[in-house]
Amino acid sequence: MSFPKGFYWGGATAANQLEGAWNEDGKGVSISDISTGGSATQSKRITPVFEEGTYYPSHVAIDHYHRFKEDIALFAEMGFKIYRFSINWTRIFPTGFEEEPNEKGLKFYEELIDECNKYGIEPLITICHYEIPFEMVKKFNGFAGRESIDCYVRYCKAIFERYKGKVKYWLTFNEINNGTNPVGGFLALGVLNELDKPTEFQNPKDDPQARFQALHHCFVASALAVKMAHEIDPNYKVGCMQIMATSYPLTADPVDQVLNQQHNHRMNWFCSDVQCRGYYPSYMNRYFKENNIDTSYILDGDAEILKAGPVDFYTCSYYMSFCQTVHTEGAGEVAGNMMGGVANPYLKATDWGWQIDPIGLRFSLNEIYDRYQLPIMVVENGMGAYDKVEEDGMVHDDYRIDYLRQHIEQMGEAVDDGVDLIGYTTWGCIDLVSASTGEYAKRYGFIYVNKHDDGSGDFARSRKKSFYWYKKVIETNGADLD
Ligand code: BGP
Repeated sequence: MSFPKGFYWGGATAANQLEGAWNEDGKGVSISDISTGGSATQSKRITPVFEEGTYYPSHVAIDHYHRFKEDIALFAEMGFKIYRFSINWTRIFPTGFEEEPNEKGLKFYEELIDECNKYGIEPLITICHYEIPFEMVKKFNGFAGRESIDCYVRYCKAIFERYKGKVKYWLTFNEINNGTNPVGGFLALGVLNELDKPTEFQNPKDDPQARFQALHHCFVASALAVKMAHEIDPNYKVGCMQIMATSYPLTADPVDQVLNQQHNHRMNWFCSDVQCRGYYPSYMNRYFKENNIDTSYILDGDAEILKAGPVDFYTCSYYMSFCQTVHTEGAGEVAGNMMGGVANPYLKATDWGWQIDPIGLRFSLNEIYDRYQLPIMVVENGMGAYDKVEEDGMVHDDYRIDYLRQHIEQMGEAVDDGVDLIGYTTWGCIDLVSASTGEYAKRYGFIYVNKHDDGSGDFARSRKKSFYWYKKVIETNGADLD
């Protein structure tokens, strides 16, 4: 097993989950800023009006905004070749509607990018990672409104022009296909449907019409961004970002094969088919018809826009897999990453019930590459766990090392299978706030952050056992995984 020379090893984060400083230097309110804390058993809530005394984790997160130099230095110590982070849209355009960008926001990310480049770490920037300006939700239900396209393109123009020559890799929308799920509609697309009262994050009022309409506007916005990026800097490479929620038929019953195929079409292929190929896949016509989705939001000229802006590479998050079956009696249910399915009896799960399936990663990478023949990066993968600082002051996270080792082994297999895999950024390389549960207790990092859900902690950073392990993995280009 050998990873290609120049393979991009690194880590990934998102602004709303680590920066804090939610209202500093002219920043506006994003959709994540109105989400309360929660836990594995208690859903977080979306509150259109801020509640006095309620806890909003994104407001402080891990205070990266004030500590980014220390954090990048730690990433450099591990030998990162790439660092995936997101630009919080509301630092650049606080409401989404301004004509001119906020200079202080642009400056912050410029310093962050310069800091990465100083250590030879390639920045990989997610343009929109669950950080749509809340004002856009209020005005037109997020991306359900066609006006969102102009807001997004204006934002892209500002950052593409400003960071020209300093950045190569961009991702247009984080986990765009999360918008095909009711729970994902808010974070991925800014579709909220109810502004007059708080919404339970795990149980939102759903409007499939609004979600698929919003997805279309994201496709158009993404295609326009790709085209514009290439015009501004021919060296820019722009990718899509999908949740790869690998799914198997639970039984050999042909009915389960078709059920699983339909699930995969909608969940795993629809968005990437549009973004990689530049046109809608025909299987969605039946889905739209059977689900009463009126596609008159697809306007004349949109097909040409999509055709002119296919992405340069494919990226995905990968955490777990599910099964599909019509034989539900006796079959357990599992959830994970804002969706659910039928449990796979061959797999174990994390403390949050996400089923661990390293081989599924090899399988899916092959499927993706067969389909698109584009370079691929796995830009999120990792194990959320309860970490304990031992008496020696260190977290001995062998469970995390095991999880990552097995996934890296399977990526190596995929490379040997012929997949053009060019990078791997583990999720939450430094402990941060969980997106689905809004808690600190679910930790992913190589770097421990002393901050807790009861509000205690001084944000001090320390190296976990996995920190030293990943450093060696990078040093040996994935050859030494012990
Ligand atoms: C993905 C998101 C991330 C991240 C990760 C882990 O869905 O892109 O933002 O948080 O999953 O999920 P969680 O934080 O819910 O454990």
